Amino acid sequence: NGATGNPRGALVVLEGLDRSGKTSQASGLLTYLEGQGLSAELWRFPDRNTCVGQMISSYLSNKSELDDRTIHLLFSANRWEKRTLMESKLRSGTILIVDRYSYSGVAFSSAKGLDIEWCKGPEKGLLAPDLVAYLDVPPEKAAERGGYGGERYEQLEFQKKVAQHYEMLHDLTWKTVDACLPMEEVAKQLREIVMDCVVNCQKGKPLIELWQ
Ligand code: FDM
Repeated sequence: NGATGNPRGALVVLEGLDRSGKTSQASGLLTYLEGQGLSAELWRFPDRNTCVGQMISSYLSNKSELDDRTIHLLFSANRWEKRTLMESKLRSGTILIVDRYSYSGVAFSSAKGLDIEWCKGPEKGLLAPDLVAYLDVPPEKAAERGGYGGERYEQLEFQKKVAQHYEMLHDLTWKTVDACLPMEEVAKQLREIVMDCVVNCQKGKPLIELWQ
């Protein structure tokens, strides 16, 4: 519990391939949680507003080239620079819905061929999510959804590899939702698993760190 004595907020992460629906579902969730009278915020990684985030953004839009390990460490640094704020928000009772986190970091970099344990290294000590909701969509189907936006990783063959690497990251906090279901059904399932998680955190589930 925080200094205010509030029950702590839940750290909820949404993961999935590009075009899996994460961003729309995240904003739907925020509206729902606020409607329940809960304090909640929507975050996303990469956070392109910081200096590190701008380097990442320029890399993703193919305006700059970086070595695979270098960009991996920048993505990680972009989470580290938010860690203190993240912890204080959670301890003061705010629920954080986070669109992509360390799981994207490891899945995308290891899909390029980097060693998975090496990829996890810099994530150790960041806050562990209370729930990772994985929006599961076959890569082919995601590619059909209005096409990709043209950023560096938005290519079918690469997304197939990312999907395989995500599978290696399943842990106890991981819940898979079938993202091929109608949007409203996905939203309903998400609300249920998220509310379960929110209640557990209110009851005192401890905040722990990655990657134990
Ligand atoms: N991505 C995202 C990574 O490769 N590593 C990371 O740590 C994170 C958070 O960046 F292709 C990739 C995943 C995706 C791109 O796209 C960010 P969006 O559209 O901003 O989610």
